[in-house]
Amino acid sequence: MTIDATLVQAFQQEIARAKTILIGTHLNPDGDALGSALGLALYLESQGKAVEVICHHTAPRNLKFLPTVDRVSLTPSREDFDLGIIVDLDSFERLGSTAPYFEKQDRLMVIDHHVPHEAPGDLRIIDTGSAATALIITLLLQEMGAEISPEMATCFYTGISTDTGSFRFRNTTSDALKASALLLECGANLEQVSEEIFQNRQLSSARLLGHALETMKLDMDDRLAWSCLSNRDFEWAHATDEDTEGFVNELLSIETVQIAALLREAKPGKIRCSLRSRRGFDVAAVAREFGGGGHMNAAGCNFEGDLADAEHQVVEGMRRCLASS
Ligand SMILES: [Mn+2]
Repeated sequence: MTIDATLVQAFQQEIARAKTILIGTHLNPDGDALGSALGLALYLESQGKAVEVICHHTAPRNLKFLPTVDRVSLTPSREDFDLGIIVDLDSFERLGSTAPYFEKQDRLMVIDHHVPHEAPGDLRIIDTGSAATALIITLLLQEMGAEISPEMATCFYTGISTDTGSFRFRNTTSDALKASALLLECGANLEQVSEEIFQNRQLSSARLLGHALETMKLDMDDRLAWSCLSNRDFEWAHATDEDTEGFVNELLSIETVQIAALLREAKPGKIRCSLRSRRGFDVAAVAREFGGGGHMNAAGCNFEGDLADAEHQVVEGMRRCLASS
């Protein structure tokens, strides 16, 4: 895959016009969100631009190793920028408290790979077939003949390897692998990314995972699996919501399971639900029923109130999803 030549040109024109650039991404930022934002910021700075990166949340523990991650702030240092760029973002809403800062910029660019895509922009570089936003940016820079520094390479490699589940998910295209090879050649620190992201579980998280597996529920001939973690469970394990990263994939890793969900109440009355599915089952549709969204095989939504109520609704949604596919 290559990026459309007119898009590359449009990107270069937007950048050439701007001296000051504000970059943003979605709340609860993941490896692709932060990797894309930080890597792009580093590139733009190498071109002499003044760049700021803002996000509703700070980096989760396992992404604190990302080069220049400390620069991410909640608010920009000034009001007006020549250009706003939002990355890995499907809707303005997911900017959280940082949305107003992008609404007021004269020019807005969006680079993303989610379906469906609703974020507005004067320039929209959207490829819903791409494995990661970081992959789109890597191809863009490659097409431009830009020099990718080791720090930038580590950022983009993190985005691609996390969004592909370490090159295991179905979105792992040959492009994703080729671009990753290029990023390694540019000096991406594969060993650091692997250790920080995939071998970094805290003890509290391991305890809570044990509990989630032990209390897992199954239905529809073991093709549905889900687990609920109450606020009391979090207190018992001394865990936070961040500690549940990857749990839902453990449920989906079971031989028979086609659709999996993890519901958790890290804060009393605030329930977050992650959904995962195998080929052919669209959990983004389930998440959308409850005001959430995501990708076909990885999506999420939130509930307020009672955990058992939320569980009931999600399980009904999963049953409908399994029956209709
Ligand atoms: Mn992404």
